[in-house]
Amino acid sequence: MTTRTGYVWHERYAWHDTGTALGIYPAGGALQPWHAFESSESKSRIAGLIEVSGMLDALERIPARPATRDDLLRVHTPEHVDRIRALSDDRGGDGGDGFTPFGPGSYEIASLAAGGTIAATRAVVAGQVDNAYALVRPPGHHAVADSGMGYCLFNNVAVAIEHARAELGVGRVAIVDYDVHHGNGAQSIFWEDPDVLTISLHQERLFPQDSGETTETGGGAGEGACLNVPLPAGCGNGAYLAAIDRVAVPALRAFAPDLIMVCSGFDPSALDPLGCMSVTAAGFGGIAARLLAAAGEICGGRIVFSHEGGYSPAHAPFCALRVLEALSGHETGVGDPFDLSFGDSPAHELRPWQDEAIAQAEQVAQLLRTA
Ligand code: 9RB
Ligand code: ZN
Repeated sequence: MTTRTGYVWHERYAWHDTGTALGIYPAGGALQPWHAFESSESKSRIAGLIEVSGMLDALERIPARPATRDDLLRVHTPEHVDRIRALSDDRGGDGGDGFTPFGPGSYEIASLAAGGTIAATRAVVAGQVDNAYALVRPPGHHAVADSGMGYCLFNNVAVAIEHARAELGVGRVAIVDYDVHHGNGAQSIFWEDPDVLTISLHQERLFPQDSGETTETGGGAGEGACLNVPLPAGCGNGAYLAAIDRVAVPALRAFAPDLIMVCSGFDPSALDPLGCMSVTAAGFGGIAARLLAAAGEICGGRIVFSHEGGYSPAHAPFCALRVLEALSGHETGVGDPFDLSFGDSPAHELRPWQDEAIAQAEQVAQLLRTA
């Protein structure tokens, strides 16, 4: 039996305008105008390679529909939703933290990003497809209930989870976030919720700088349903796969969710300008294969990937292609051209200080299970 993998992409995602900037900072003075790191470039090139490699022919295209205001309001405050809408209807503005610029029309595009993740989730839960990848933009994993943050306007994955719980009869959900930045948004939104486990693997103290420690384990009724795996800079495939095998998968098994959502960011790439990790396409493919196997074992294979960061237009397409190969079982034969430089790097060996960081998260995960 062949695997049916759903795929969401809409050209409008590329029209989300983060404007002129020097990566993160407004241009001006000595800062020559360029573009925000979170531009359409990486994601459009991912969509391009998916088509050119022939992968698209092996996927089931799922149409994106905008999330409704009610969908957004299950997660976000009306003040936040209405503020983004009003700015978007005018000339654009900022998501709320001063580092999340957007242009006119981004309310509709961000609604389509959350809605694309909902559509992928609906297709998986209905059994229309076996698993799915929503290549959406803007990203979502930093957005909290009352504000956008770090290039994110609405928390796409949180909105899809609340939709699934309210309308699709889904009970328990786990999130695995392998973006190089901390998944602070879902951690905050589901902090007191015992039915949503949030797991984030990230470069320690990168962004946000004051969250993502192993000591953050949830609060109130949600105590124990939050797990952080802060990793030291410099981790390659070995450390990432060890963190998945030793921390994320055992935590998923113990939690036994009905559905797994993945915040899929390619900024742990060896070529990313915003992270200092060294993961290659083979590493991302290995992560996806392990999460897929875990879903098969735990929740009937129900797993939905929603795209987050990843800012190497050169490398991200090959990383994403390998994830889709793992999900669909269809091999394009394209490979990772950057393997020539990074494939055999000693950075892929698990180093003692990386092992120590993983062991610490492993210990926290064990404590949470026995509590
Ligand atoms: C600066 C701040 C940022 C904002 C977003 C990212 C990446 C997000 C991503 C990185 C750095 C703050 C420059 C706050 O890819 N998530 O997945 N910088 N934000 N203060 N300052 C001075
Ligand atoms: Zn990121």
